[in-house]
Amino acid sequence: MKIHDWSTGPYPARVRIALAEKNLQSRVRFVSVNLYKGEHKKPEFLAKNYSGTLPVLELDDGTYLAECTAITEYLDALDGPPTLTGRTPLEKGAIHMMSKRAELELLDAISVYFHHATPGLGPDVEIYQNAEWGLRQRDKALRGMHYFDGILKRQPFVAGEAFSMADITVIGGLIFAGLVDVPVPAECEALQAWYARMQQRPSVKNRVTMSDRAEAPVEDRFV
Ligand code: GTS
Repeated sequence: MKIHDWSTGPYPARVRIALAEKNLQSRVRFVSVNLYKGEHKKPEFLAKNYSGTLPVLELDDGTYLAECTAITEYLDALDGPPTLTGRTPLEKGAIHMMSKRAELELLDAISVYFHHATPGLGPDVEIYQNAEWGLRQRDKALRGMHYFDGILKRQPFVAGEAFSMADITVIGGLIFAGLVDVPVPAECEALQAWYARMQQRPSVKNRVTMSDRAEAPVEDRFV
């Protein structure tokens, strides 16, 4: 399998963390797609993923899977513990709900803030920006942080008693928030304490360097 991504990206982080939690790193090679050069908007890449976003999983038979949720569900369905998307119908539903909420209320909102209210990926890539929309989304993300703080006051993980994809999605949101300088508010103590715990997990700590040992040969890369 190949993962087309950008090593420091918050969305790619979700797949990298899931790979490490599932101990599947040795089964993938990474293909770096340079976001700042707009490689993800070129026709060759759009043929792999219509949406022009990273990450993309390429299976050995040439099938492409895009969208973090889809990729991580695929990886989770491969053999081996732990289960990140739930075992029982209720666990699956709860994890999916909280992960979707983490996208809507935090990660995607921060992403819109980045692309619209900051220089984002630069003028060649950001062909339309709406700063007011971006700032509203930053406010939404801050409300999202308070929401997850409330959740984590009551339970140790985002979707309940066990680490799951929902935690990984919130981690992605806070990675992005850190990159664009939108800190977790001081009063969100439960969220801060949870994030400090999450950052101790080897899967989270080593996510960027994971690809150093597993880059695909140059001829395989998208250039
Ligand atoms: N819904 C998509 C998913 O879940 O995979 C969103 C993916 C996404 O936005 N990825 C970012 C991207 O491609 C990668 S990163 O910012 O986290 O590194 N952004 C580029 C763009 O132009 O939107």
